[in-house]
Amino acid sequence: MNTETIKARLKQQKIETPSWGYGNSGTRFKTFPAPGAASTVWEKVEDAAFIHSLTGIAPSVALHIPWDRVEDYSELKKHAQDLGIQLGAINPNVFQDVQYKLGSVTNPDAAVRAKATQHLLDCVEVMKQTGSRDLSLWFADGTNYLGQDDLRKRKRYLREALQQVHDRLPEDGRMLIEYKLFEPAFYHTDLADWGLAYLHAVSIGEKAQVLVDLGHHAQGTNIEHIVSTLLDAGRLGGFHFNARRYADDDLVVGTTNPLELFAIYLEIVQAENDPSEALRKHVSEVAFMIDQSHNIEHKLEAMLQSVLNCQEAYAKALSVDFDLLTEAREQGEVLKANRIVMDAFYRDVRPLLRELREEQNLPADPYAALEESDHLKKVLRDRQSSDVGGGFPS
Ligand code: AOS
Ligand code: ZN
Ligand code: ZN
Ligand code: ZN
Repeated sequence: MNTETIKARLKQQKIETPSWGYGNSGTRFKTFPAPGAASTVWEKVEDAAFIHSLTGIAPSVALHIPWDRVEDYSELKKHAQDLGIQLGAINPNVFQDVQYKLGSVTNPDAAVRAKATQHLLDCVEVMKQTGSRDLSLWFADGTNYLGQDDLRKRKRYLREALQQVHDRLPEDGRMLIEYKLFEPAFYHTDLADWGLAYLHAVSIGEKAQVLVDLGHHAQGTNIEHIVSTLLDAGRLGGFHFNARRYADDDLVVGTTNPLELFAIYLEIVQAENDPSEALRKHVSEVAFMIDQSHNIEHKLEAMLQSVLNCQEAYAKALSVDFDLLTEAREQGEVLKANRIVMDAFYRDVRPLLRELREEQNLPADPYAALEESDHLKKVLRDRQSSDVGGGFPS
């Protein structure tokens, strides 16, 4: 691909930032309030719009219900639009209430299952008001001990709830089913891996897709392989980007394992370049979202770096010499193929990205722009930052 084509593709890139990444969050030990951190959803939307103004590729913000609950979502939608962004995926919360100790939609008690399902359906109504396309579903459901509950029963309860939600989705709405190996449950998790999420998605219907969170796998899992498989099956709904070393660490994406992020974008680029129109359409609908918990970082800096790390990974993946790569693959030149890909990984794309930003009237150095911005001065001056909610494993 020549530079102009790469730049054109980079201008199309989109990363959704999460409202909860702008507020104070912590570990189970302590939440350290950060100066200037957003505490209301209105402020979180302002911060998201600011990150978009610095990068040009973060045009939407994901919401979490009830953390971001407001009286009138059309007012919030207008607030976002006035600031130049959209409201993105709606993330229901069926893990915070005391009744969910034994599960939400898989709880042995029918009344608890009904309550959880009703919350999901309420979130579908929220989607209609916010104009969101996606409902992102993560369940903390699971058990801690062998014998604790009937696994097949729970699978059927889960299916029932997902089906009900699916059938209520708006015309072009989607539900993204997120899986996670463990935590908070440590014996079994009802949606432990992509296979389970996929199994439910294909049985439920077209609008059900799989969500891949980078922190939700066993150590050593080849995530890019999962991505390529789901893409080929037409069921890759989206990503929750973050970085980890140990478990679901939710650190800034691209910091602990930049090669993994690059490898994922390489799968994306190859799907975008594929002759199959169906595949190209499918990959164009994938939602690239960040899901992080910023505990000691400056919230705006963390989000900016996350978005820019995704941009760099995509730029590198776009710069692979695919003609040479195809040739090497066909000739069985295994190490040459590896070197072609690694050449792109090591390429310094920062000058290209600076050029791209200048062309789009964006700040050439977004970090300096953040530091010197009126927005930063304003939030440091005006925000009390007393909210220390949201300290949960995400
Ligand atoms: C939990 O581990 C998941 O990553 C969730 O996606 C998420 O962080 C939470 O639902 C935030 O809304
Ligand atoms: Zn997630
Ligand atoms: Zn995570
Ligand atoms: Zn998570």
